[in-house]
Amino acid sequence: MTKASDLLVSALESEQVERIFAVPGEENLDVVESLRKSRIELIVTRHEQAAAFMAATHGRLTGRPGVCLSTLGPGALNFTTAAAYAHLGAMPMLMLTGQKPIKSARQGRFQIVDIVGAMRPLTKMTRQIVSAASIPTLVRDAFRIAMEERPGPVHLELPEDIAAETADVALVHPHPIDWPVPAHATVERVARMILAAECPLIMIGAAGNRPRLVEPLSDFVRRTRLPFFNTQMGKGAVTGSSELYIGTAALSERDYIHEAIDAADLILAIGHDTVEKPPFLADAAGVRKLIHVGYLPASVEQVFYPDAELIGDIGASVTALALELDGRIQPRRSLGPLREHILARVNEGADDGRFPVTPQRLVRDVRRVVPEDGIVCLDNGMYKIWFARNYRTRIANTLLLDNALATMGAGLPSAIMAKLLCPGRRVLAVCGDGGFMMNSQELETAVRLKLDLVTLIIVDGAYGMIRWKQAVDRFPDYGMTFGNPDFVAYAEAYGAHGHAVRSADELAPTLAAAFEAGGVHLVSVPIDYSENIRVLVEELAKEQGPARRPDS
Ligand SMILES: Cc1ncc(C[n+]2csc(CCOP(=O)(O)OP(=O)(O)O)c2C)c(N)n1
Ligand SMILES: [Mg+2]
Repeated sequence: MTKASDLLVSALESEQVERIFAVPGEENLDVVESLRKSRIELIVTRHEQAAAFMAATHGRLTGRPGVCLSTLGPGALNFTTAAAYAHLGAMPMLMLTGQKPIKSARQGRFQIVDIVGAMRPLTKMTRQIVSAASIPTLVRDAFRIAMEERPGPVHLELPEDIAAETADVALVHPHPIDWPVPAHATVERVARMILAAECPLIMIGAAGNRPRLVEPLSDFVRRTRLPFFNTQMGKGAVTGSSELYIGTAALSERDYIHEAIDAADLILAIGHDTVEKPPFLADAAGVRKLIHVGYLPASVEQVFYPDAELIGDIGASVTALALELDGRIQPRRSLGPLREHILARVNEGADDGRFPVTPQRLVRDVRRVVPEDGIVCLDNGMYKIWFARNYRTRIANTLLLDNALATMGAGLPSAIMAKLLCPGRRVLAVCGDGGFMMNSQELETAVRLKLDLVTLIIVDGAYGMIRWKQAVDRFPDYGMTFGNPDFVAYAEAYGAHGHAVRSADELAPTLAAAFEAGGVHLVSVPIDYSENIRVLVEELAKEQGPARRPDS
C-alpha cells in the first residue's frame, strides 16, 4: 500500500519532473513530506503567481510541463493569471493545489473556494482527485493533455484527507507519441500554390516556436531560401538564416514590414496562432493567398482566413514541403531591395546618444551585451514593441515575450526559470518600472538560488504603454505616472547588486560588468519615450499612410 502523496510524487518523477515551484499551505504538507523524500527539488517562491510563471516558462522552453504547487483558496487563486498566461501562450504546465478534507468538514467553509470551477476557463483540464487509486491515471492524463497540441495548463486538486489515504496501484508510464502528418496530396497541392506564386513570403507564428521545431523549421528556411518574417511570439524560432529575415510584425499594419507583406502574393503562415495580436490584416480583396501550416486547423477570424491548410505535425509538414520544393522555387519578384529598406528604417536611431536613452539605442546596446545564445525575457510594456521590431535573434528561443495574455509581472520569474534551465548562458530580464514591481519580490528567490541574473529596469515613472495609447487616442495626459523606489537601494536590500545608468554610454558597459561579476544585478535606466509617438505614430503615418485605427 502506498500513501497518496507518495503516489503523486512518484508519478511526477516518472514524468521526469525535476523541480516544483511552490508556496505551500498546511493542506499540502503530506505532499511536501513526499517531496522531501524524492528526487524532486522544492523551490519556494514569494508569490504563487511567480511560481506559476516559472512553471509555464519551463513548459515553453522544454515542451514538458513545469509544475507548481499551492494551497487552497487564496494561494490557488493567485495561480489564475499565470494559468491564463500558459493557456493563451500554449505553454504546458501542471498546477497542483491543496484542499480541505472532502469526507468531513471540521472547519466549515473556511478558505474553501471552488478552484476546480475557477480553473475551468483557464485550463485544458481541471480535476479534483477523489481517491488515491486514481492518481497514476490522472497524473498521466494531465501530462498528456498539457503536452498535446495545442499545449497548455492543467490543474489537479488534492484534498488533505485524500493525500493521506493509501492505495495499492501501479504507475502509468509515459510512451513516445508522434503527431499525425498531412496527406501527401495536400503537401503537393500546397507546394504547387507556392511554386505558382510570384512573390511568396514565409511568416512564422507562435506555434512555430515549439522547442522541437527548431531543426526542421531552420532547415526549411535554409533549403527554400524564401524570405521570412515572424509574429512577436514566432520571433527567434529559427536558427541562422538572418540574411532571409525581413522583420517582425510588432504592429498590425502600416509598419515598414507591411510593405513586404503587401508586396507578397502568397504568405505561408507557419504556426500562426490567432491568440496573438494580428501581425497583418487579411487582404479583403483576396489577391494575396494565405496558407496555414499548423498542428490544428486555423480558427477563422476576421483578420485571418486561409485559402489552404496543411494540418499535422509542423516539423513533418515543412520537411515534406521542402522535399517538394527543393530547387524548384524561383520567385519572379525579389523582396531583397525592400528587405534592405525595411531593416534600415527599423534600425534608425540605434546610435542616438541622447539621455535618457531612446528605445532604439537601448535595444541595440542589449543586443551587443547579450551573446547570440543569451536569453532575454521581457515583461510587458512599451519596450516590448521596440524589442519585437528591433532586436535581432540568430538562435531559437533567445527572446521570450508574451503577445498572448500580454501580462505584466512575468519578466523576472520567466528569466529565473530560463537561467535554471540554461545555467551556462547569459539571461537578462527586461522590465518596465511598472511590471517589475509586480513580481519584484522574486529577487529574493534569485538571490537564494545563487543565480547569475541581470534585470534591466526601464524607468519612465509611468505605465508608459497606456500613457502612449492615451496620447495616440488624443486623451489628455492623465493618471498614468507613479513614483519609484531607489532601485539601487532596493536591490541591495535583497542582497543583490544595484546600478543606476547615468549616461547613454554607460548602459552597455554597466550591463556587461554585471554579467561578468556574476550574482543577481538590477540595472535601472531612464528612457526617452517621446520616440513612441515620433516613430510609431507620426513617422509611420507620414510614410505608410494613417492607420485604420492606431494599434499596438
Ligand atoms: C497584469 C497587467 N495589468 C495591466 C496591464 C495593462 N498594461 C499594459 S502595458 C502597461 C504599462 C506597463 O508599464 P511599465 O511596466 O512601466 O512599462 P512601460 O510601458 O512604462 O515601458 C499596462 C498597465 C497588463 N498588460 N497586465
Ligand atoms: Mg514604465
